[in-house]
Amino acid sequence: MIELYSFPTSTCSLKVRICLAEKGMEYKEHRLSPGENGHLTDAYLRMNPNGVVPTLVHDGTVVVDSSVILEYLDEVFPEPSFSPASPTGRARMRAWLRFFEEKPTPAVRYPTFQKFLIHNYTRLSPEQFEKAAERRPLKTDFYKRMGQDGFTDAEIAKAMDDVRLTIDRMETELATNGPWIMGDQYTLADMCVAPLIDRMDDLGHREMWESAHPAVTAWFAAMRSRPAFEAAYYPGSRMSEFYPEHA
Ligand SMILES: N[C@@H](CCC(=O)N[C@@H](CS)C(=O)NCC(=O)O)C(=O)O
Repeated sequence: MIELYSFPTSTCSLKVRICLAEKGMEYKEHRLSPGENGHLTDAYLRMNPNGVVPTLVHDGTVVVDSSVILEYLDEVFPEPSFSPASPTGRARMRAWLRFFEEKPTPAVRYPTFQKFLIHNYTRLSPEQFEKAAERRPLKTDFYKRMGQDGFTDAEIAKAMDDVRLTIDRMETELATNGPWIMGDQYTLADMCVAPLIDRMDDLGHREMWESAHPAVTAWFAAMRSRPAFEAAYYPGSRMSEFYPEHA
């Protein structure tokens, strides 16, 4: 029995939903909502002390952190496999996973909060906002920097630079060794970054790759045409659908 605690729109949850769908697995999804703080209750924090989604529960065993969950699923349910067979191949794939966690994953949060999620907090009093930031085990600093007025232009520009760096690196790799990030094999690395590119698309930034990154453009079209991708993106999975009033 697999259970997944997620937000419909969360990029980290989406990469796990893509993986589960690619493996054709049945699971029970507990859909939490970012504005309602179901990920910060005592019961949830006992499972995931980081107070973030996703959390996977497999036969009572809790697994946290989306890339860890991807590798866990691929080890425990190896058919079909989405990791290279050789240790060197796996090392290269993991290096991509770490890069995606270090640069674009945090970067994409800046324009996302600026356009959509900040509205969950602007109506709070300053004291309520302070409390909302303080109760987040890993995200207090991020929320405080955003404040109730949003990020500075410089912070947004830096985040966009990090996304651009990612798209440039992907273009070089895909143009020389595509069609997937690991060459002929579709892997966890593709699943990891696809929701981030989809988010940038949802935020209206598709020109970042469509203007001068043909290999990324072709890769993203191939990604989106996979039935598992569509299954993972059930209605309401994009910010523009979840918060149409801010789209
Ligand atoms: N490293 C974690 C990061 C998870 C994460 O930051 N999740 C976001 C949604 S994409 C979250 O739960 N945010 C909670 C909040 O902002 O309070 C992972 O990959 O699972």
